[in-house]
Amino acid sequence: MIFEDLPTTPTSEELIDKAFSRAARAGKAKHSLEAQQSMLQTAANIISDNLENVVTAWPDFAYEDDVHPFYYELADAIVDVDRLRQSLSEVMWASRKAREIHQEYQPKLRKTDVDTARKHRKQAFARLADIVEQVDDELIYINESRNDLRDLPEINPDEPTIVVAGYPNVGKSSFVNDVTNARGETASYPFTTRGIGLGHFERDHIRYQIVDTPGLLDRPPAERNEIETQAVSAIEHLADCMLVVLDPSAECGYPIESQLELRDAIADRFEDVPVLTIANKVDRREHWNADIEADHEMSVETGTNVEAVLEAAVEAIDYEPRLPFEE
Ligand SMILES: Nc1nc2c(ncn2[C@@H]2O[C@H](COP(=O)(O)OP(=O)(O)O)[C@@H](O)[C@H]2O)c(=O)[nH]1
Ligand SMILES: [Mg+2]
Repeated sequence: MIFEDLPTTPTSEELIDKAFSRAARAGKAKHSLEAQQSMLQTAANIISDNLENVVTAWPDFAYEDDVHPFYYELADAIVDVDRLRQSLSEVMWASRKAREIHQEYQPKLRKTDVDTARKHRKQAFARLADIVEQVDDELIYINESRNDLRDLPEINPDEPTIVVAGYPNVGKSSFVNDVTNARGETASYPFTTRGIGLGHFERDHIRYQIVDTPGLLDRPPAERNEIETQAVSAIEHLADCMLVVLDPSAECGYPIESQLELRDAIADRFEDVPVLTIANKVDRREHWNADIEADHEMSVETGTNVEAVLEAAVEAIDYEPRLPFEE
């Protein structure tokens, strides 16, 4: 996952302490003018390198090749991506500024007496510290963003993906577990307050992803908060097929009319994606309270038709792997 390995960002105070204490050490081993020069070089390098590393550790949000629209929108649901990008560019500015200060003062520490050189070096240090303090808020915001984004689920937006939607207790998790456990892989990851269920399976040597999104696609759009609404937008960039699971027995606790309304809202929202309506709990058919028109009926409980549903999803995706020479 692209935000997984971001290092912690130093605070301005940590960075200034580090730069000046290393500089003091570098100065100790040398005499007179050389000591002043070496102190300036050490402090300026540590500051400009560390600030630059803060920025280059992040993917470039301006390029879709670096940040897929799915991750862009998901990140934007959690942090303010515009503010983050602005903060990164200000830190880059500070890094360049530190190099400029180095270049500006370097000549002043040559061919002069030690006292004058020390005075200039101190002036340079004050300006370096000032530059770092100017990006204090930005460094803090970058570090907070890093902490908020590092635990996003390990979803590969380039893999063909089935998204499972439907009211709570209709059997979504049971379905995802059933079709992925048999193939040995399933996991859930922290996302806002709930977990995204994620599993994989393979067909004809192609790896498919299947995603269960509790808290997002399990209730009417009007009940979603702002973060959830944006997370749903992110899922538009991810889903290659949408399975809306219904429980016509209504044992899930939601009347079938509400479930069908949610199905229609999802079909509207995901108009570019095949949306299949799946009636689950067919083993409880005697309790079904309406003649539901679904694309498929299944029972995860008894295993009835589960493979056929998966097959229909794979067919709806109609995935053609892109070959290198077609790039
Ligand atoms: N009778 C019956 N119960 C099912 C079936 N599929 C799932 N359930 C049960 O429905 C409940 C909710 O299932 P779950 O997968 O947690 O639903 P989710 O909230 O949509 O993820 C659980 O008690 C399941 O055992 C089914 O096909 N038939
Ligand atoms: Mg569930």
